[in-house]
Amino acid sequence: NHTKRIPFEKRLELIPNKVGKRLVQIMLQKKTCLCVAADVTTCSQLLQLADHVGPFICLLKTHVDILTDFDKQSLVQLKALADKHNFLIFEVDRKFADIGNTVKQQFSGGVYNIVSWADIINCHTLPGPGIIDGLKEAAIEYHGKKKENEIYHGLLLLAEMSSEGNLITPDYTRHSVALAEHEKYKEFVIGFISMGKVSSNPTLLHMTPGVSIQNKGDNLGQQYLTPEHVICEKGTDVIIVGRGIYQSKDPAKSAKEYQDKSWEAYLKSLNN
Ligand code: S5P
Repeated sequence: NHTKRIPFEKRLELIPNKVGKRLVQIMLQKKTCLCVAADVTTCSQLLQLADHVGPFICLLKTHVDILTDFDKQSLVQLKALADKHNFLIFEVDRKFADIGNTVKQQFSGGVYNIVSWADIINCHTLPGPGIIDGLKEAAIEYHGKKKENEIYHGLLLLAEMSSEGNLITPDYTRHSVALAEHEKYKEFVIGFISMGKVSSNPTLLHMTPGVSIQNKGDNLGQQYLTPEHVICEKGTDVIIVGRGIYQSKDPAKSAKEYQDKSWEAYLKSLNN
């Protein structure tokens, strides 16, 4: 993180992927670097939370497989809230992790049929480039478009994790960065889940979980840093906050607080 931060306005012009571009546009319009991890367990809780925190976020992240009453109709309602409040949805923090042929089927098949409604997905890089190829094939086939710059899905690579004792090494992270920066994937890979800035390519976005103003961790290995630390010291672009917001007494108020802190930190980091 030795290079100076490039303002989002400049990066916006360089980002080739439509989802990545749209996300940065929203961040600038709403002055927020906040993504809420809406890890609630029912669709009604999810919709209520999305409506409350919507004005303060650029992105809402969900784990659809922890919803006890998942149904596609609720996703339609969630999309309507995303339009109302102007945020994107990172619908499936599914962390694909298998060989290309399997993830292609997991992305486009099964009961979830993720490819038909998710804009942003993520995957581990452990299996090697085939995982990205498999997901990319599914995305291109779904849209029936062969022109790469028309892929309307954005993939994030997990280059680092927040949990204590995770097995990711600096070398693993470097290889993940090399995959993301590969010419072949530039229309599809929009960035990383990482603990901070891992690539100086301005078209790639960094999103960092394990962020809390109050807590230091949980009893299952999660570790937290503050918004200011991950943005100013670690150089990340988007903070991902779950329990710090949805478990607070007033999620809207907390979301506003994280939004303000994230944007202040971003502005401060421009002058670092
Ligand atoms: O390394 C990671 C990657 C992810 S995507 N560590 C994480 O915590 N996450 C996700 O971020 C996790 O699945 C959860 O949805 C969110 C953090 O939630 P919190 O309640 O600990 O803020």
